[in-house]
Amino acid sequence: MIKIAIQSKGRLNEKSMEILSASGITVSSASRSLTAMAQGFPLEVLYLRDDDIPQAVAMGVADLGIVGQNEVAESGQKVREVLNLDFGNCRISLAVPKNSGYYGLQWFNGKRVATSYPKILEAFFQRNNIKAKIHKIAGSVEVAPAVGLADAIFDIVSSGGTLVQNGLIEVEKVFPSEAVLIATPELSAEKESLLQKLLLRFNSIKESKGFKYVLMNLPSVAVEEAVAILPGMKSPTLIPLARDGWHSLQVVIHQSELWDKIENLKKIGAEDILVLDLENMIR
Ligand code: PRT
Ligand code: ZN
Repeated sequence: MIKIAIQSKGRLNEKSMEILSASGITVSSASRSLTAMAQGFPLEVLYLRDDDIPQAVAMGVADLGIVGQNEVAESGQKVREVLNLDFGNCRISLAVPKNSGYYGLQWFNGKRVATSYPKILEAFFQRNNIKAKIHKIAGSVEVAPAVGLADAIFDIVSSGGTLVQNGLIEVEKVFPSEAVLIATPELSAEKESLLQKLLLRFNSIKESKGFKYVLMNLPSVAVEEAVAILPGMKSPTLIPLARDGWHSLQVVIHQSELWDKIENLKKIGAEDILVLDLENMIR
C-alpha cells in the first residue's frame, strides 16, 4: 500500500484525478473525505491543501504527492521531485505598476514587494544583490500596489491577464513551475517498487500526449513512398488488405506534423484515413 497526497480542491485537483484515472486507478470523489481508498492499485489518496503537501510528504504522512514546484521550493521541505507532470504550468514573476519607470533589477533596491512566496523571492534578491523589503501576504497579492501596500509584487503568472487587469507589467520571470510528483526521500522497498509501477503508468500517459494513432488504406505501389514520409516508432505497420493491390498502414504521428503528413499521404493515394487519440504509450 502506498499513500499519495493530492490537492483537495483548486487548480491541480482535476488534473491530478485525471492522471490517476488514466493510469487505471479509480478513486471515488463522491463522498470525498480526507482520505479515500483507490481501486485498481494499492493506493490511498489523501486530500490536502497544496501548501501542506510538501511537508506531509517530507514527514512520511504521505509517501507521494502531486503539487506545484513553486510550493515545493517555498516550503523548503526535503522531498524527491520524481516526475514533471506537464500541467499546472506557470511562473512566479516580479511585476511593477505600468508607470513605475522600471529600468532593471536595481529598481527594486529600497522598494516594498508583496508576495506569498517570500523564501523564493529572498533567495532571488540575495543572488542578485538587491536590498528590498519583502511583505508576506496570503492572497490578492495583485492589488497590493493599488492600495499602497507595496511598490511591486512577486506572484504567480499564467496567462498574464490578472496583471493587465491590475495595471501591472511583468518585468522578471524568476521561477518557472509545473506540477510534479514528489516522494518521501527514503521509501521502504515495497513502496519504492509501487512507485516504480506508478511511474511506468504516469510516463506512458506523458509520452502519449500530443500523439495520434493514424490508420489509412494505401495502394501497395505507394508503400515505399509512404514509409519515407512516415518514420514511425520503429517504422509504420503494414498489413495487406483482402483487396489486391492495397495495404492498411498504421502509424503514430505527433500532432505538430499530423496535417503535413496527411496531405503528403493523400497526394500518393492514401484513402479512408482515421485519426485516433492515444491514451498510453509504453516504450
Ligand atoms: O486551497 P489551496 O491552498 O489548496 O489552493 P491555492 O488557492 O493555494 O492554489 P491554487 O489552486 O490557486 O493553485 C494551485 C497551484 O496551481 C499553484 O500552486 C501553481 O503551482 C499552479 N498554478 C498554475 C496557478 C496558476 N497556474 C495561476 N494562474 N496558481 C495560481 N494562479 C493564479 C495566480 O495567483 C494569479 O492570481 O491565477 C492568477 C494569474 O493567472 P493569469 O492567467 O491571469 O496570469
Ligand atoms: Zn495553497
